[in-house]
Amino acid sequence: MSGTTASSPGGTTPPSPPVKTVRLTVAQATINFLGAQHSESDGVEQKLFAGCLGIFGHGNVAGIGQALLQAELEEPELLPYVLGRNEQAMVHTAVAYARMKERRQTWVVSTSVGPGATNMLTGAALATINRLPVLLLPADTFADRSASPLLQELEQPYAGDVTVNDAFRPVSSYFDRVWRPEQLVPALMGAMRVLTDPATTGAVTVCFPQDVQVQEYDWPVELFERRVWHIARPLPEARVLARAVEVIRAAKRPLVVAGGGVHYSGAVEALAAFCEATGIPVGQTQAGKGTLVYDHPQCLGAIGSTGTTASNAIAAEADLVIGIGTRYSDFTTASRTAFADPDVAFVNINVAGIDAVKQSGLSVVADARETLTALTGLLAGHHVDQAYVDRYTALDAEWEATVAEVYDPGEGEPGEDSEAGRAAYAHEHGLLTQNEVIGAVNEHSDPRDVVVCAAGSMPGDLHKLWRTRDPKGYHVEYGYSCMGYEVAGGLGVAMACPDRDVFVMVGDGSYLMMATELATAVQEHVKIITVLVQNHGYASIGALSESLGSQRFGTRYRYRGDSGRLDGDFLPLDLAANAASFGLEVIKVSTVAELGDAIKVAKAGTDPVVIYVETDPFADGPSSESWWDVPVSATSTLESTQQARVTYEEHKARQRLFLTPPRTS
Ligand SMILES: Cc1ncc(C[n+]2csc(CCOP(=O)(O)OP(=O)(O)O)c2C)c(N)n1
Ligand SMILES: [Mg+2]
Repeated sequence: MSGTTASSPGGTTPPSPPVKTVRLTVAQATINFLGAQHSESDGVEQKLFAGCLGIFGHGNVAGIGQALLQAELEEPELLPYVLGRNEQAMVHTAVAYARMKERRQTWVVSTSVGPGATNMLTGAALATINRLPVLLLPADTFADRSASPLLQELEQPYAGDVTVNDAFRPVSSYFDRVWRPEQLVPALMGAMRVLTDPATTGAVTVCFPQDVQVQEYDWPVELFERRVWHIARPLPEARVLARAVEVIRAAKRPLVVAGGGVHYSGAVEALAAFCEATGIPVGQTQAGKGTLVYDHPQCLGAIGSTGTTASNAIAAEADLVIGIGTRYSDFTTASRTAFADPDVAFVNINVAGIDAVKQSGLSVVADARETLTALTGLLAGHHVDQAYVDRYTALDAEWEATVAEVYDPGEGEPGEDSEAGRAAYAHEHGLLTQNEVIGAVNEHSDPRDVVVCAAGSMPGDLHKLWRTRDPKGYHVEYGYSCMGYEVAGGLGVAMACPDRDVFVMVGDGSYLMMATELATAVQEHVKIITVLVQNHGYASIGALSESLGSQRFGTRYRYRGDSGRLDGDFLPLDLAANAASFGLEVIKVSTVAELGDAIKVAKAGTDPVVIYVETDPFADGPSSESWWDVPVSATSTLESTQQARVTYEEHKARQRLFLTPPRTS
């Protein structure tokens, strides 16, 4: 096949030049292609893939695995291979890395067939929901079906061509399967297109049947040339911008809701300039935290169910919400109760149409940085009233005083209904409050260090309380809030930013679910500082359960007792010993001073460290004065549930549909 030419039957057209080809397996061609891909944004080019995370099984060891080995021996920089411990965790690592790199660089993840592949499903959903790029290459059962049924093959009676990998379709931004070598080129091109498209990026899944991976083919050499994928910055339409300007000028109490899209667009400075020029304050989503640093005059901090009282009070009064790069998740909108003005309208700046149209907003489908810069220019001279500035500044100062108090509650009497009383009670029992832990980590970390978290009570408390001093200093995965992201994600953050210390805040429940990548951190000499917060169970869900009348049922890590219920002694889990078994230094602390000292030790070293601290599960963070819609049983024999249902219905009545479009003349 090498060197074939084509000519027309009539013989009048001169023959095309011969196509230069190279004979490689499908797997070798894939690895060579991926190593040559680059992204480009604002003229800066970088490799699209930092490397390939993988776990080999019979589905990929001889195909993709052989190709990776060959690449490592012949061209080590092409696509460096990193062995992970759990397929889901590897996707988290890749996704966290991509987030720190503002979606311009990510990892490939290679797995075996069957369980190795489907272990990635949760990670795929997380990537797609968070709009973060990752390339998943699950192996698949034979295309030629010669040896079926294979080990780990799903034999469905209703279809011969369905495999477990079809489960990736609903959770992927792009899905393809390379049944035969010729399909590789369009599959790879489609994958790159979606990975580098800011509006549709997410998990991109390309399945490789075991037999196809090792088949040979003559590939045009151009396939392996350096290829650069431009990351688009769609510009706002002039007419739409003009309408947005009109709506913003008419607003008396406008509020920006800043989401992750502000970071991905590199719009942090443009946002600050817009807010400083107009005086419009900003509430931040989990992904949008850090878009303004915590002490910026227009920064009201977290918004929504886990927001600050300042953001939420301003949100309740706002007549205009300018959503920038936000998905408006239920945590951001307090399940559609945060924005209470009857005439509230929305302007949504988002590169993704699916987000820009939400809440009946004026839809500006465009890049955040370009749009903000244009708006700042068009709004020159416009500023909100001083009375409004005074109001949000005072609310913000009140919240900052709350943070200062819970960071350092001072001396109190155990049992006293105050932060000092709660802290004193915890100390009496050899525990800290989680608020104190957050305060100590914040105060002993450098401004550029990164805090990482995902699930439990910690993300909400961090959202409210963490003083973010650098745009990239806050990394909480809250699109999927996936227990198990913490350590694996922290690894990805540290790999992406070796010049920053990374603090992984992880609860005992999330640690137990997936601490596996501590082994990978040790293997790769990647320093992460894990703060393991032991409170013997699911404090977050326990508190939620109690507030919903379900009495913390089934949320504590206790023995089944004589009553037949989970109310015996605490389980004797020694998570500090467990962490030490990974070959890590573990420092146990029980006072704020010890915690501070441990952080200093960890920061001074170069190896991963785990700091183990026990906390009081009943000492909650300060209230957001907000709500989250979690339905309560309509009928129950339990009085606690009946009472919770009454409260639920009161909140539910405040839920809004937001169907009114912004009024412009
Ligand atoms: C994979 C996964 N399973 C279940 C949940 C639901 N969930 C959210 S928080 C939580 C408990 C987390 O426990 P822990 O890490 O100890 O944190 P704590 O609540 O004690 O702060 C659970 C079960 C989830 N978010 N992710
Ligand atoms: Mg816990």
